[in-house]
Order: sequence, then structure tokens, then C-alpha cells
Amino acid sequence: MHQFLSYSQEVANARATGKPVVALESTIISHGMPYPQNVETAREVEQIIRDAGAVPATIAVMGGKIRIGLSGEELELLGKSPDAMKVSRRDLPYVLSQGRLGATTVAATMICAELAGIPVFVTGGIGGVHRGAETSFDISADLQELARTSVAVVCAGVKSILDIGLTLEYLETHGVPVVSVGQPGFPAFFTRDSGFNADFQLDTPAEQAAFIHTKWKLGLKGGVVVSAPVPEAEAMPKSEIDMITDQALREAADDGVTGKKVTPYLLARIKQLTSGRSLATNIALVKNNARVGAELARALLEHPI
Ligand code: PSU
Ligand code: MN
Repeated sequence: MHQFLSYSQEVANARATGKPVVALESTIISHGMPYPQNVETAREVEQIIRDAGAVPATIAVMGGKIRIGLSGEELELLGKSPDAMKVSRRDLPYVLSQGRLGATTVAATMICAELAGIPVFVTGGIGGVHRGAETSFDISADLQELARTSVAVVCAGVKSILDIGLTLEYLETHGVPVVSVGQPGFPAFFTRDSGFNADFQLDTPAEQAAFIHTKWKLGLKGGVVVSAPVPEAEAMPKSEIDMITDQALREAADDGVTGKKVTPYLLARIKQLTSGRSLATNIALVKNNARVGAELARALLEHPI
């Protein structure tokens, strides 16, 4: 076992008995949603994964270890700690060597999942190329991670706080395939349609698993984006979310928000401006992704090539 990894009993048992495991990130808990909905959602998402025949492994950094699987109390601690550090690739050595509490982003969770031998990871939305990146250079480290780390990331696309077209261009340049489930379009998190198509529509877990196995068997390292749209009944009206996103982006610029604070600022502001309705959509799409991810984790084991 890797010296920095520590498995929960549930995940250790799953590994010993060859059960499918699904990794989950923790920045969505500490910086993506408010308490107590963050902890409730994290618990419910874990249960959805169990009910679908896989084992959840929520990943965070605690006490100098990368924890693969958290207890109920540990989820609570993370959800209640405003000073939990948002940890991406850059920050992992710091938070580990300092023994601090860290919540992992998509990038850091991919690194930890790969170290732990977990090929599937479920989140809400991935980071991407920010609007105005041509002057700010603000491009999420999630994209570079997808280029190099071999984990399939199930998400509901990227938020329209980002430049979705440039995000897809960046992924193409770095050879990261973008798969869609159930529709040709790449979803835009709160809404089902971003105006862009994914590269490949693969509706069944068996097809997704065959694609992923083939990529990695070819020696093509790196991630795969598996994008599933938010269920129709829970999607937000596009015109409303567009207006609110523009306002949140203006305010972030006026407040001089930069660096790793940008994404949490925008998420929190959008929630306020929708009187919490965006949070309900956010929760619904993560739960949907959990089902897609659990089925994919099973299919990867059931259909080796
Ligand atoms: N997008 C969301 N919700 C989130 C995040 C992104 O809709 O919670 C979090 C994820 O952890 C993602 C991170 O990896 O923000 C990206 O942050 P940045 O843009 O600073 O790379
Ligand atoms: Mn950034």
C-alpha cells in the first residue's frame, strides 16, 4: 500500500473482495455546497452508489494521509470546517506534509483515485477554461489532470460560468475524449444543453466501459469525461441561469476575486441569486451522476477486454 493512502474499512473490504469502487471528491462538500445540505448530499450520494451495487470512496486529506473512504463523522467534520483547504495538484504536498485538513478538487481526487487503483470518479461539474482566460490565464488544473491521469470522470458537464467552447477545445488539444450519455449534446450543469456536442455518445455502461478499456489498453494515458445531463424535471431555465451567471461574473470581477477563490465565489453567489434553487438542481445532478458512475464501475469489472 502507498505510504500516504489510508482506506476506510468499507473500501478495504471492497478491494479485498474485488467489488467495484467509485471515488467521490470533497471540494464539492467543503466549498461547493453550504452546510448541512453538503453533508446530507454526500451521505445520500454514497448510499445511491451502494444501492447500485458499488462501494463509495469519498476522498479527502486528514492527518497527513489521503483518506480513501470517510466515516459519517469525518464527512460531518469536513462539511462543517470553513477552513478546510481546497486542494488541487499543486496543494497536495503542502496539505499532507503540514497535516492539515484538505478537500480535494477534481484534479486532486483523480490523482488520489489513480494511486488507490480506482478507475471511476463521480462529481458534479469539472473545472474548465474561464471566460476571459485570454487575459486572466485562468484555466482549471482539472483539465491538465484529465490529460495525464487515467481516471474516468462522471459529471454533468461544465457550468456556464466557464467558457464551454474553449474548455472543449482545450480537452481536444490534450486528447481527452468527451463522452455523452443519453443525448448527443454536452450538458451545461444546471441545464441539459450547452450548445455544443460531446465527441461521442455512448448510452450504455457496457459501451462506456469498452471505450475506456480500449483507450487504456492502447496505452493512451489520461482521463475520459463521461457527461450526463441533469434530469429534465430538475433542470433550471436557461434564460434565468444565464442572467444570474452574468451578474455573478460581474460581481466577482468588481470584487477582485482571483485564483482558487473564483469558482467557490461564483457557486455561492449563484445559489444566493436563485434563492437556493440552483442548489436543488446541483444535488439532483450529483445523484444522477452517482447512478451513472456506479453502473460504469460495475461494467468496467464485468466487461474486461
Ligand atoms: N464546479 C462545480 N462545483 C464544484 C467545483 C467545480 O460546479 O464544486 C469544484 C470542483 O472541486 C472542481 C473545482 O475541481 O471546483 C475547480 O476549481 P478551479 O476552477 O479553481 O480549478
Ligand atoms: Mn482557476
